[in-house]
Amino acid sequence: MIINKKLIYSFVRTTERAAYGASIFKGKNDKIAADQAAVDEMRSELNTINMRGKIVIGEGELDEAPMLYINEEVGTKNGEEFDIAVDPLEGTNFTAKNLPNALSVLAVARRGNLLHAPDIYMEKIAIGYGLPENLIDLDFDVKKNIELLSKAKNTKPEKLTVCVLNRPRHNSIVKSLNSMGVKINFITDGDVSGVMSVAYSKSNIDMYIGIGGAPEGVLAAAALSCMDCQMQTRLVFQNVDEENRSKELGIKNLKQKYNIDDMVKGDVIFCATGVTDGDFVKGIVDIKDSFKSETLVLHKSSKTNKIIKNQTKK
Ligand code: VTB
Repeated sequence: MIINKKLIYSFVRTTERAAYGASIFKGKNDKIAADQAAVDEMRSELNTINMRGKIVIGEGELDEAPMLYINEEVGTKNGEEFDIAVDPLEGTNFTAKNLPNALSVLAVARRGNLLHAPDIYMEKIAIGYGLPENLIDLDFDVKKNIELLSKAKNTKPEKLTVCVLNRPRHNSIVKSLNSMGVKINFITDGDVSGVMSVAYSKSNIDMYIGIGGAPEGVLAAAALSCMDCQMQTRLVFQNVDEENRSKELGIKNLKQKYNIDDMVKGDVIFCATGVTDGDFVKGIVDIKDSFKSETLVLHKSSKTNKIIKNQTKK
């Protein structure tokens, strides 16, 4: 069952408003306030949409997050049932410091079609479109994945560029890439756009690899599922509490490797509005009583893949 294309604009408005909320705090060195503003705007806009929506990836669990918590029901409660994954402000640091690539992000699928990922870490590997199916695998070492990709692309490892989140936990990945002469594009944060960069030839990123947030992993998978790219993930548990929380969310096999279709089933809408200027979309521009926005919108079944530019009253 597909999601009605008409709903696209309602969801675009949602990330537009959230991005606007966050943009008020650009460069104000207050990531909590920026996040809260994005959450408030996103929540009130979601509640105007005719649907029975359920947040499956959100700001946390009920006791720790008053709004857009996991299992919160959103929408007018008239209409179809959807699972919604949100990251009202992906890149709180970017916003607080007025750096590029802060986004407001959302993905929508029919009820039961999104992986209910806990807020823990996740291993991720992703490559672009037009490559042999199941080419790469988290169980292969970095060297093998790079060799497979360079062979499939008919090039040499030293011609490839891999995007990596700059964290000490990635030292051994970086060492392997260095030893093969692979170019590395380090990012300081924001692995939703990091993963998505494999889909855009102008980004010149051949592979994304590393450990980041699981919620961000599912959001990126939603985007890549609309662009025929490949991604594989696996949850990373740091303690028993994280294992238990995952089991409560319905995850049975804690060691499972997820391909895109295991994380995002069926039709999906993905929207990402720029808060600050970024790789795919420009940030919010404030003009007196209105604001300009750019939103990347993807809809799998209608093959929509476009940037919507809007000017909206505040
Ligand atoms: C990850 C990444 C996000 O924050 O969650 C990261 O997926 C936090 O990583 O895109 P650390 O715990 O190592 O700081 C982001 O970069 C931004 O939310």
